[in-house]
Order: sequence, then structure tokens, then C-alpha cells
Amino acid sequence: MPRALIVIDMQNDFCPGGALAVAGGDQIVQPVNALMGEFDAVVLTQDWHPSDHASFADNHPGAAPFRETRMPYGPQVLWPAHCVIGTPGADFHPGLDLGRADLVIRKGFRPQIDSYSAFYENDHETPTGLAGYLRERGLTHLSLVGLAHDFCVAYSAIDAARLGFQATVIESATRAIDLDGSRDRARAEMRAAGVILE
Ligand code: VGL
Ligand code: ZN
Repeated sequence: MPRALIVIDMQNDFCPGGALAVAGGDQIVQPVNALMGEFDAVVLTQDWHPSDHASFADNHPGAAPFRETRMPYGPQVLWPAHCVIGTPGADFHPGLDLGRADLVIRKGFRPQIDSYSAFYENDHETPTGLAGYLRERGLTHLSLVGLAHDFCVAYSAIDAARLGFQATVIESATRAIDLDGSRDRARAEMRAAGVILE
């Protein structure tokens, strides 16, 4: 059973000192590196936004970050500007072992739509191409790690399960933003979708 490690958004802006820092985000870099050798393939995702991205609170006059708004495709949390294309915040954490990555998949580069999942934009329709890549390589079993547990990791894992992959989240190699209970909600939604939490 060919297995891929999917490493979600291990970028400077999601680590302490970054624009959208996740508590303890840097603590999982070494555990993630250590896992890479156990898999047949390693895929990294990279959150990659233009500065006029619609998910940034700054681009909505009067709006505060971390509040929910409505987009044509549904509810959307507004975030502090983060992972802007070409900035150091969008770079991978310097400790991440990039040499083992087979594929880097960028997401969130369309100005009007956010992309939490490694598989689809937040409209749940526009694919990133990752499913085709994994299928063509026969990678049927996916383990997901990285940042943030309750947003991009959870969305990716749920889509993976729905697409027919066996999806496991290795929770010790994730950290959560935990906005208003989002961590517990994400865990329940992942379980309901058939994701294994390990
Ligand atoms: C993420 C919020 C906005 C994540 C990305 O990687 O979980 N969260 N963009
Ligand atoms: Zn983002």
C-alpha cells in the first residue's frame, strides 16, 4: 500500500513570530522531518496568496481579523495578511527538510477565493490537481501533518477521505489555531468523514 506524507503549510507565517502564528508551530518541524523517511512520497503544500487576497481582513474596510464573513462560496474567516507571494513569511520554515519533497503544491493564489484544502479551493469545486497526481502514482494511503490542524489539515484530510484515499492525521505532528472551539469541531468533522486520528 503506497503511502504519501502530506505536509500542510509548514511556513514561517504559521510559526511563532509569523503573521498568523500557530502556538507551537515550530515544535513540529523535527517530528515532520523524522516522518518523511517512512513514506513512499512526500508532498508539501504552500499557502500562497496575492496581497489583494479576499481572505485578508485588510482588504475589507472596517473588518477585524479572525471574524467570519460571507463569500459567494460560503462562510469565510478573515485572516491577518499572511503567506504573501514572494515574502519571507510564505517561505517554508528553515528547519524543514525540503530535499525529501517530491511535489510542492501551492494553493490560495486566486485573489477571490481562499483554499484551505490541499485538494480543492474553498468552493469545494476548483481542484488543485493533487488528487490526480496521487492517483497517477498509485498513492492510496495518506498521512497528514502540519499547520493548522483545525483549518488546512482538517479540510485536506476530509477531502482526502471523500475522494477515496485512506486518510490519517498524525495529531502529534500538527498544531491548531483553535478559534472558538474550532479544534474540537475539526476533530468531530474529520471522524465523521472517516479520517483516522492517530
Ligand atoms: C491556514 C488560515 C488561512 C492554514 C491557511 O494553513 O491552516 N489557515 N490560511
Ligand atoms: Zn491562507
